[in-house]
Amino acid sequence: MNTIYNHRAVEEKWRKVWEEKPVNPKDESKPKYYCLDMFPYPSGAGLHVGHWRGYVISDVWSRYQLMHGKYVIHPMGWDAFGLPAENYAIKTGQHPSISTAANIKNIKRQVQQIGALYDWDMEINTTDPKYYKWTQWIFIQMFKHGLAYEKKMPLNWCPHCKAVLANEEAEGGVCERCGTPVTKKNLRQWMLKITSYADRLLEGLDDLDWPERVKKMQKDWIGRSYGAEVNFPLKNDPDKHITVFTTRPDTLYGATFMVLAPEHEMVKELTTPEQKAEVEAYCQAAANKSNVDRVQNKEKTGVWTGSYAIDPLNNAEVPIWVSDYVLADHGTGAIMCVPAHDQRDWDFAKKFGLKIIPVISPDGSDMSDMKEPYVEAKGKMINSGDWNGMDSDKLKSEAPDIIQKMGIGKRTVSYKLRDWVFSRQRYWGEPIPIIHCPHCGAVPVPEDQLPVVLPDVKSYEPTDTGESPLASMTDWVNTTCPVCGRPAKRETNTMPQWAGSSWYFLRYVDVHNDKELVSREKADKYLPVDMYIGGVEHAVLHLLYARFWTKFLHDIGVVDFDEPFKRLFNQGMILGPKGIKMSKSLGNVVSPDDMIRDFGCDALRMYELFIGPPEVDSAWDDRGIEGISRFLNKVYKLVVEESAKDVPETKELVRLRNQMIKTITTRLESFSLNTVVSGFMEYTNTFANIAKKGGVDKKTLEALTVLMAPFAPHLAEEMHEILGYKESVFKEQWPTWDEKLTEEEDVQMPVQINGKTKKVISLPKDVKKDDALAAAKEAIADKLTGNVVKEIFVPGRIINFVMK
Ligand code: ANZ
Ligand code: ZN
Repeated sequence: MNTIYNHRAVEEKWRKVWEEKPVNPKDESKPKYYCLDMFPYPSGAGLHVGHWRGYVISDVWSRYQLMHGKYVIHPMGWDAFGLPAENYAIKTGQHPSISTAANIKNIKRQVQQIGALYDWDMEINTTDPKYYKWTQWIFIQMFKHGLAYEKKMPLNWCPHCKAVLANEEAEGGVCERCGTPVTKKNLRQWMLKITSYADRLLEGLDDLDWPERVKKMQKDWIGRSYGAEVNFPLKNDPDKHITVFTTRPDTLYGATFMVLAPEHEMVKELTTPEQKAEVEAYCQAAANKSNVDRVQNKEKTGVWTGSYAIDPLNNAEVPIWVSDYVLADHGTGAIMCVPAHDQRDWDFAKKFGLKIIPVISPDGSDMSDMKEPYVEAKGKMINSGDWNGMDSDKLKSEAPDIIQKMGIGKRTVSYKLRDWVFSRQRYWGEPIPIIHCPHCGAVPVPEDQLPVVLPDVKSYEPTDTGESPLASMTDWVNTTCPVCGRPAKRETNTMPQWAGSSWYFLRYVDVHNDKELVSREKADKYLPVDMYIGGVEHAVLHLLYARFWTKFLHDIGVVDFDEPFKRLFNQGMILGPKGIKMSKSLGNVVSPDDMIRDFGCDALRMYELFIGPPEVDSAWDDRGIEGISRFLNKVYKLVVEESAKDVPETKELVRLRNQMIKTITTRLESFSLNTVVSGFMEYTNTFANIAKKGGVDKKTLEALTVLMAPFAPHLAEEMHEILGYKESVFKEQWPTWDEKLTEEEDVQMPVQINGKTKKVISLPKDVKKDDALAAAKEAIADKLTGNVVKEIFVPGRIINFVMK
């Protein structure tokens, strides 16, 4: 038999076999395992080898589950609405529906080359009206439950994408897509009340088997902080007050001024005529600033309003300032400033010559010569009236209640999380299924009229006004009110890209259902997702939205669980050959198509795993895949040659086989996939050496073949056939090992008489004393002629007979 592995012929052969006889047919008698990939955007550039990485990892994991007797749900689909698809369409001058369909076709071809277990009968596409009907349906349920509402407000606006962005998409003040600094635009928007799920989104994290860093990112994003709202009466009008939010009410005696956000509604009335011009100019400038400048402003800026408030504890006068370092949409948009214990307040006080009063001292000293703020703020209270001498930590937790009892404020919780800005002024998205009636207000489209199909437009380019391109389609916009029948207008905003991906994992298990988004029976049987694999870039946005929608769908009885993804794995990126991120403009993109042509799918799969620990970024190296290709040839040659020999197993081979099963399985269980591949290499080399001396038995070759099946499925099928099997290797159960048989069993033991070694014998490692002595006596029987007065046995070391 030829010992040269022909990857092209072998891979083609098994693809055909699998197509005719799927290795993972739907089987309700088996326990299910749902292993999900984050589905791709069908971008025009196609997949590069970096995208492959996650899909290979998830396929290995799926096949591993399959070989544990599970029915594996492993679907794939297309997240095809949204800005990237639309921008690509505009750039290439095609209608997004045409370019999207073409891109899907190409990416599907590429995805199929992975040789993965995907069940294409479950395929979904978020732009398919049969799919987005249910996206719209969920929106309507949220509307009916008061979770979708309209609001006019200043919003993050990307002047380049010409679209409103969610806070999550404008982190750090720049557009997540294109990096353009974000400005503010005052627009009417649809909002989703994710904030009413803040506590559950936070607490649900505890039970998830997710990477800690992702949990922390979500926790920080939700940003729950306990504190107090404190009311500061106005000096000139004590009936009125400004409410500040603080997490440090214990520092109240140290509040020497207050600052309002430029957008705060009281700025106007607090500004004295003398200060009017300056304050107005300042607020104007702040409005035009991008968020980056506001968040990163190194040099503090601000103006005094001319007014004072009164510290409710000690009646001190505190000047009221305006500065853009206070954000309008956090807390109450107003803060009390304690420059002695807060860096930003310190900088501001130093710049404008404001009073600084320390109120916490680490050792009780008076702190009057402080050179910098004491931001750790732990110790004894000073300069704080009745509170002097108290422990600051104790006071910090009691102060909210004290303030509440005194009637000057109340205990509060605050969150960084904002409601989700859910409308986009773009064409390529799900139409929001709402009709605006002058008499009835916003009315949902009746559910039996869903989907509201995205109409075909000629000009789908975004406008500068913040109106959706759909607004110009008067035939479509003008309709009648479903409640009163009078003329009404359709909502022209569309949903953000995140909508379709917030629930797709539920749909896969019941794709053809046109009555419900998923039947309760199927949901109970196949959901939730057991393992979710994808990039860490989705740590906050997608994963938070999907958890929110799942909790809502749980609350209205669609599903009976409220966390969608039990376990999460984030793969690292594959970087270009020099360790630089792959990008078209740098010309360092490695295409899987070329690699498959030259080395085959299995070699690419194995190399993608071998390249480095799966959770860290790793740089591509062409020599790496060549090495893997040689290794696969070596395995193939070993199996071809040794299976023809038919040699019996030896103790050594039994031990090596058991060790190999143990090593590979434990590494795979801990997701150390790169060391699984190196493990295969080491054992293959060992077996090749044994083959030279004698041969390798069939059972060992079989174990190697079965273990390699999830990694190199085509090659494994071929070797399995060479070993004489008619059925697919994926019918095999994952092999188990016998711990005892993995141990190096024999030890070399010197047998001595009066401390002098007479012979070295080989004994089992865990031999019992009596057996060892008996064996030793037999070995040196001719020398044991005298009177033995003592028998010494040191396990694993020595046997000594003391003779007279
Ligand atoms: C007095 C104080 C003293 C504060 C001290 C801190 C340290 P998080 O956890 O972010 O909620 N703050 C409140 N609202 C703000 C806003 N809209 N823009 C900017 N800063 C705001 O932190 C809350 C703290 O951030 C609050 O507690 C407030 O300053 C400030 F030694 O009040 B603190
Ligand atoms: Zn009406």
